Amino acid sequence: MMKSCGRARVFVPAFVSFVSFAWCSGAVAAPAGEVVLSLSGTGDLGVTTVQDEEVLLASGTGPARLLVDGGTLALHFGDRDQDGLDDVPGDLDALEVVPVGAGTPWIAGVYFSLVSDQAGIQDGDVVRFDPGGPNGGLEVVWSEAQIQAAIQANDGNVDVDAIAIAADGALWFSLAEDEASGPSATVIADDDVLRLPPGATTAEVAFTGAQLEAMVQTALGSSATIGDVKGIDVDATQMIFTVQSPSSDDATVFSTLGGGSVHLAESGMGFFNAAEADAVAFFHGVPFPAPSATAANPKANDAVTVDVFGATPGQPFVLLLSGVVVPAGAAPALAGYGTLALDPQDPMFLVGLLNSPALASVADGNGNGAISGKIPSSASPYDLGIQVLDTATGRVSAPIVLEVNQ
Ligand SMILES: [Ca+2]
Ligand SMILES: [Ca+2]
Ligand SMILES: [Ca+2]
Ligand SMILES: [Ca+2]
Repeated sequence: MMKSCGRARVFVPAFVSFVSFAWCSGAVAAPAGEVVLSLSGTGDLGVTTVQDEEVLLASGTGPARLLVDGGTLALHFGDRDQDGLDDVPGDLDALEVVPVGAGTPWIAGVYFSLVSDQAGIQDGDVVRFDPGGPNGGLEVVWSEAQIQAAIQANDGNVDVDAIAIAADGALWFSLAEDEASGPSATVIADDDVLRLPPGATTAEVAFTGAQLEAMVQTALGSSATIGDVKGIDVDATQMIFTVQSPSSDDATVFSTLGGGSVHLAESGMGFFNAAEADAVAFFHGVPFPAPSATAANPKANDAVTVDVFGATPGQPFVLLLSGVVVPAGAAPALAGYGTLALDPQDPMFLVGLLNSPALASVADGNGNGAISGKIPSSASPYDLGIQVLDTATGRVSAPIVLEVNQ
């Protein structure tokens, strides 16, 4: 596909200069090794602690880092319990990422499953983020009932804990628990990987747990047992997967290539704790920075810090602000996350961009930074949308929203 790019210039007061601000449309391939991961508990990365619902980017060329903050997930998961505040999903235990077109927010290509039922979403549902769409911005693409029927689970209840969507449209998946299936009560184990072809109503076994355990043993040169298979993805040549044990490698991404190999080792991901991955997917798109705020629901005059991860080392970044949030994205198409979720017509957007040196800073040598500020003294409730602009690449981050005075 042809790639087309443009450039604009943005005034950054802190540096009293114009910086280039580039946008592109068209497909840009991510390096083949990059994956997104979600953990089954917290992950201590030193500079930050990531939560079990959040999404990390791991490339094998340095520590893993936050890619999708809980604040971004809450914006797109929505106010499911209708208490007036957006809800953070309890825990994502399956992830798939498919490429999206220019001008579409990256998260519209993200499919997930929950670790437990939450606000009308079942733990066996395969759900896609659908920003701006009906049903509060979520679409159940494969329902738990469909998957239960596809494996004929005798107890009528399943929990999906790994998903992948193959190029032919087949859903590959694994279960969180062993299920007895059909009249002979055949056991479908939690480390088996199943495949539901497009249009089919019955799933077939793609890999047995025993086959995958043998591959992990080959990859590690050990006699390890794997327990559960917790994450999968497939491409034209391989399946990558994560497993429950051994704990030294329960965040390691294995591959079926070569009869069993290591795609990315946990030891290279920079965890300071015994992190375990419960979801994995190949990354598609262009990596973008991640903002993370110290408070999701601040009051007027509260001090708030926005931490930033994944910016260009040693280069300036700017916080973009808006009191109007557009989850489906506003024009134009932007590099990185793909869209502006803020309203460039909102007066706060221009005031913030033009008049506040406090909204610009420089990333450290690892691409991390932080900006602290005080919430303006306004008595009325409002949403404060935030995206980060990485000035060296013109890439924008995923959005987060602070629900002020709410
Ligand atoms: Ca998780
Ligand atoms: Ca699930
Ligand atoms: Ca269930
Ligand atoms: Ca499983």
